[in-house]
Amino acid sequence: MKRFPAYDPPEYVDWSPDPGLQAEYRSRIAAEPERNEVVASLDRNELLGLYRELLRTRLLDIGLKRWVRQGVISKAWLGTGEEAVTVGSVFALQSDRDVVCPMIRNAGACHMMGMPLADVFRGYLATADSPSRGRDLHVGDPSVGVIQPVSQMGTNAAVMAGVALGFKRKQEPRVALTWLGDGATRTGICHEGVNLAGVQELPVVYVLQNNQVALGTRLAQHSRGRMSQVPQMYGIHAEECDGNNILDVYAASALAVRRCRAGEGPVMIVADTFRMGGHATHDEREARETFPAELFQHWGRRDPVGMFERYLVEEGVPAEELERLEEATGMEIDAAAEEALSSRAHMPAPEEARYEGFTEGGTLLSLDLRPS
Ligand SMILES: Cc1ncc(C[n+]2csc(CCOP(=O)(O)OP(=O)(O)O)c2C)c(N)n1
Ligand SMILES: [Mg+2]
Repeated sequence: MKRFPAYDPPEYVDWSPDPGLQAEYRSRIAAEPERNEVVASLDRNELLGLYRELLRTRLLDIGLKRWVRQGVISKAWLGTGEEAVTVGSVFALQSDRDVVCPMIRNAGACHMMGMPLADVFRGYLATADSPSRGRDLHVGDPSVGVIQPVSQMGTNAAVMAGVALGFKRKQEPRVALTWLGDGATRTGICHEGVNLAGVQELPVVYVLQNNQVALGTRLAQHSRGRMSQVPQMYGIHAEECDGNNILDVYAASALAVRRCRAGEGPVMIVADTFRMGGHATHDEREARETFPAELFQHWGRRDPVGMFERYLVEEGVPAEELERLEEATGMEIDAAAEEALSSRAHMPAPEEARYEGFTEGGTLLSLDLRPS
């Protein structure tokens, strides 16, 4: 894809495929017969669909970063380098019946589930027509199966256990999926949520998105154990995957979703990846001081978008076709950003900060999570 020297991490600017890494990319799938079968069943349209969602997710970040530079917003939380973890797992869901709770680095999930891209941009602008009507920059829309997370890390583990408990009690073949940061797994509420899901055998997929950092704290500073050991203590089914290989993430997720739908209880997928920027755009320089340059180089060579693009070309997809897709996706993102900017004419009135949406006379209303 086109690279953006002003916005991309430096490791991506002159990116070119490495034949050895591309061979590893393929052999990773080939080594596991079940995953191999899942990937082999993807048709050309589905492969291009995966690519398109990767592009959307990367270009959404570029659009937000552009806004930061232009002074439209003060900062943005990006998922650069981690896109395959989001896109690969959501692609395994049925977007008309399953439910996700995307953390801020999983913004790509919102559009994949059916939210307009402009709404993701509007969330940052806090306009009256933004998903939370200006109350929070975390976005969601229960009517398309996207639960808006709260800021407190780890709470989504418990919330999604609750959603999955609802599915199980109603005997609906639906799956709840959410992402847990390596840092989030260290919280008490995350432990309670995953433990409950385990003992109650709930249909929930936890994708442990191990980007090896929590804000400015390196993995080794917040955990003595390895992330791959986390699922063991809950006695739940676990899968490990290469978080920068979208086919591996997709296959692991498809198998996890299949288990959940068959009533075999929760799955935790441990996806190793790396945050190619700062916690948000404000501390990118600090992040470069937190980790050695070699680590950025190591993961930079494994750009999830570049590697999948090269895979598709090796599979015989003409490069021009991918370029056309990229051009159309870029236009779509630019149009969404423009549309969101025009919403700035409608900012919420201060009194709308009162949250009456979920309560009636002090009683909590149940959320209609798009009945199947
Ligand atoms: C309970 C709680 N403690 C602290 C914070 C502040 N905080 C926001 S994000 C973050 C780090 C999250 O790390 P991780 O879960 O690994 O996710 P990542 O940002 O790496 O995607 C922290 C400490 C918070 N939001 N909630
Ligand atoms: Mg992390």
